[in-house]
Amino acid sequence: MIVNSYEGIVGPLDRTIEKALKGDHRSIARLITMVESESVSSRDIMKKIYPHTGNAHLIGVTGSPGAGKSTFLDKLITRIMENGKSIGVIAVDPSSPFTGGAVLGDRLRMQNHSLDPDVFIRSMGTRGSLGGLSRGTYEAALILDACGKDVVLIETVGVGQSEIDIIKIADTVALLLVPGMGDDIQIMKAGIMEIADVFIVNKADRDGTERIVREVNIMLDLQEEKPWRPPVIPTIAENGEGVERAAEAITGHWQFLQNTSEGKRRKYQRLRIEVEEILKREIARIAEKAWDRQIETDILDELFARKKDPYSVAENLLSEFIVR
Ligand SMILES: Nc1nc2c(ncn2[C@@H]2O[C@H](COP(=O)(O)OP(=O)(O)OP(=O)(O)O)[C@@H](O)[C@H]2O)c(=O)[nH]1
Ligand SMILES: [Mg+2]
Repeated sequence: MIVNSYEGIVGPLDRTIEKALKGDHRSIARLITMVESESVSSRDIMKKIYPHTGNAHLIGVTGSPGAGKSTFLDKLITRIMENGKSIGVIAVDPSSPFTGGAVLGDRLRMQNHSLDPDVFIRSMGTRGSLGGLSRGTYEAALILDACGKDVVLIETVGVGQSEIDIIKIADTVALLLVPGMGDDIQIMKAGIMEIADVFIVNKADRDGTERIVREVNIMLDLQEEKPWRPPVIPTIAENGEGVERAAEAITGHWQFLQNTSEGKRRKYQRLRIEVEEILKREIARIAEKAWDRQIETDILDELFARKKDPYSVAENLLSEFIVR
C-alpha cells in the first residue's frame, strides 16, 4: 500500500530529475525548492543526483555587505561565458529566504544575466546546519553541478560564520575586500586570511587600494609557505576593470587543484564533511522524534518537580537508539 501511494510522487519526481539532468532550468528550480524545504523526497533527489556530480568548479565569492560581490559576479559571469561555459549562481541571503529584498537587489545587480537562458540564478536563505550556510546551499550547488553547469558561483555575505563556512563547500574562495571600509583590520580576524584562494580588492577607484593590496601581500609573506600563493587583484567591478585578471586567477586556482595533491585533499575533506553533516542531521531527527514521544508522558512534571534532571533524560533517550 505504502509503495503504491508513494509511486504517485516518485513518478513525476523522476521525470523532473531526468529533465533537470538534461539542463532544464524549471526542473532544476523545482528540485532546489524541494531540497531547500527539506521535503520528504529531498533525500531521494540527492541520492539520484549525486552520481552525476563532481564535475563543476564551485566558486565561493564572499566579502562584507556592499563590497560589490553581485556587481563583480555579473562581470565575472560574462567572462566565464565567453569561454563557452555554462553557469549556475546561488546568492545566499542571510536575512530571510522569503523577504525578496536582497533577492531583488542581487538580481538587479546581475541584471545582465538574470534573464539569460544560459545562466541559472537562485537566492537562498541561511537557515540550517552548516553553520552560517544552510545544507540546502550545498545541495543546490550539487544539483547545479549534476545538471551540467560547468561553474557554480556562490555569493555569501561575510557576516561571521558563513564566510568561513564557504570553504566547506567551494573549491575556490574569492574574498572581496574594499579600501577604506576597515577591511584591512577585518582580514586580520582569525580564519579569514586562511580561507581565501584569491583576494579581490574591489572599488579600486577609491583611495587606499594600493595600501590594502600591500598589506594583504605582507600578511601572506608572513604566513608559512604554501603550494598556492593567493594572488591579490584590484578590480573596479562597476566598469569591469581587473575582472579578467580575477577570472584568470580563479581559473588558475582550479587548475592548481586539478593537478596537485592539495586538490585531492580538499575533495576528500569535503566528502568527510558531507557524511558528517548528514549524520548530524539524521541523529537530530531521530532524537527529536524520541523526545516527542517521551514528552507525552509526565516527564515535564517530573523535571519541574526536580525529580529528574534534563541531562539524565537526554542520556536515557540517547541510549535508546545509540549502542555505546
Ligand atoms: N565605486 C565603486 N562602486 C562599486 C564598485 N563595485 C560595486 N560598486 C557599488 O557598490 C554597491 C554595492 O554593490 P553590490 O554588488 O550590491 O555589493 P554586494 O557585495 O553584492 O552587496 P550585498 O549582497 O548587499 O552584500 C553598489 O552601489 C555598486 O554599484 C566599484 O568597483 N567601485
Ligand atoms: Mg549582493
